[in-house]
Amino acid sequence: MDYTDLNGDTRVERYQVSADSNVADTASHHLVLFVAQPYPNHNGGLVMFGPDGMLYIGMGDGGSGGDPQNRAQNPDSLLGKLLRIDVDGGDPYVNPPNNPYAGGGGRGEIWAIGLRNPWRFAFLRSHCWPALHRGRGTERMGRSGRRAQDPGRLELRLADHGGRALL
Ligand SMILES: [Ca+2]
Repeated sequence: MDYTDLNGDTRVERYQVSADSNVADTASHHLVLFVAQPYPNHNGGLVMFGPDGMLYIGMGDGGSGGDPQNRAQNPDSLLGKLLRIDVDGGDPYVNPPNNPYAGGGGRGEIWAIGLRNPWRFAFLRSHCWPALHRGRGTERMGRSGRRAQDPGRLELRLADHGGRALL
């Protein structure tokens, strides 16, 4: 699960189910990823396993307005990104070797950059569709790169969703 803690920071944690498979065992909590948040808004939120077995984490640009530190375009920051990690290959995770920065140049968890607040996304066959919202609601889905006709394909690693310039 992904939640904002009492200090306003993002925690992705792993839980095991209790005897009731619909109820988590709270004592089993295990931190997977911690991300400090500079502002209270734009924390992303959805975590979901993709069809490739990797865990995808939507991470907002940190907040304020207009991404004032341009974090969504900074490959050394996890903010403003779609992250992709392998939670089966290590404890708490390892970075998949085919992530765009796995060999250097940025954080190895990053799968796509330039996202304002990917609080929802979905997998449709091999395509990953981040929800991009502007104003009061989600108005469109699945923009990848700077060409609106590009679907957010899973295989388009390091897709640049435009960061603050887009929204
Ligand atoms: Ca924030």
